[in-house]
Amino acid sequence: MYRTMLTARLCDEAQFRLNRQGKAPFVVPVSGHEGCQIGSTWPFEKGKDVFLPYYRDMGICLVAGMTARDVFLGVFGKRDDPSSGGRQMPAHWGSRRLGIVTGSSPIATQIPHAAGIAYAMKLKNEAAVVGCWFGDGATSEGDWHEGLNFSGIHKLPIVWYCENNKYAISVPLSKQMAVKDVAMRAEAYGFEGVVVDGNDVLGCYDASKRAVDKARSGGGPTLIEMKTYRFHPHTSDDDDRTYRTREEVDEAKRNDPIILFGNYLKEQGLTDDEEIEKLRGEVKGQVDAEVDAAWSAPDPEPETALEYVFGRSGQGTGFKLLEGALQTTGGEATPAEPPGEGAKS
Ligand SMILES: Cc1ncc(C[n+]2csc(CCOP(=O)(O)OP(=O)(O)O)c2C)c(N)n1
Ligand SMILES: [Mg+2]
Repeated sequence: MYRTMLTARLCDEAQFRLNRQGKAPFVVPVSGHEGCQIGSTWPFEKGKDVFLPYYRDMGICLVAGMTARDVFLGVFGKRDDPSSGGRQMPAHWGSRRLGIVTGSSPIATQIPHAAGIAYAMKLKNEAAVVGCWFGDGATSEGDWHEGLNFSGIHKLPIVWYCENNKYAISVPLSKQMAVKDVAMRAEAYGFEGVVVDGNDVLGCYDASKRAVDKARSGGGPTLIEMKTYRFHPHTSDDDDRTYRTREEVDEAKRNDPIILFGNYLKEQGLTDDEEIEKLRGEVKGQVDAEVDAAWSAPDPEPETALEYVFGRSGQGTGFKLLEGALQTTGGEATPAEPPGEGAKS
């Protein structure tokens, strides 16, 4: 767990550096969220369970099986980027192989998808569990309430995780909700809501393990609110000095989940400063090597740009995919605009 947290942190530092060097056009920082992401994902079964992360969830994807190489193939928009082959924005994670459902940019759109997937699991009697992660801002969206309500009615095998970092870009919690805890809302949907310290990786693991076991054994959903903080601006395009004081950020960094976990491991006599430094050097070397490898990896071929995206015109693979999409709805759906020259997807 400690190694994975460190990998996420060092990937974050590297991607920010690359952004400032002009090599990475857009990055989404994870620093500060490593404890809640890695602790909450740890109890899931890889190859069986389904993950619906949001853009800040590099740590979740690392636990689900992505590698530092995968992260940077995405950052550079390379051909072998597992999420979309360089078609999506970076940090829009997805992998059919790893059971990570691709996310889209509008906030909370993964919530109804997650509820629908969990409903399908239940109908098919599959013992799999769905995990769905989102920020505090997402909980103001209609989609969020609809998805959670549906999961409560049907007692779905799902765990909902709120990474509450007190801000939705510049909007503070006080302008987002009139209740103290997001977790309180679970009661309205008929299931348990739990608040945990999101900087305590083992506390997050513990709450998550209980919820995942409950979901797997037919006990229905749980909402886990993990209180945490993001150390960097919202994205590489944001300037957080316009809405957060430096004192507030520095204060939050005292509860850095990696330092807290390191201290715990030392107190337990499981490691010491020397070993931690050695590990940091080792992981840093690995991350740097993966950055180099991803940077040198092939770019997507320009002529493949329209593959795997819904069609623009009557020609090429894109149009075939659009036809396929209509077939899956029994041919009853009508595109808003008939595909033709000039129609945009
Ligand atoms: C429906 C919608 N509204 C607004 C946005 C712009 N937007 C992108 S990220 C974001 C903040 C979301 O905050 P939160 O859910 O708390 O997650 P955090 O970024 O803090 O981890 C907003 C408002 C969007 N992408 N989609
Ligand atoms: Mg937030």
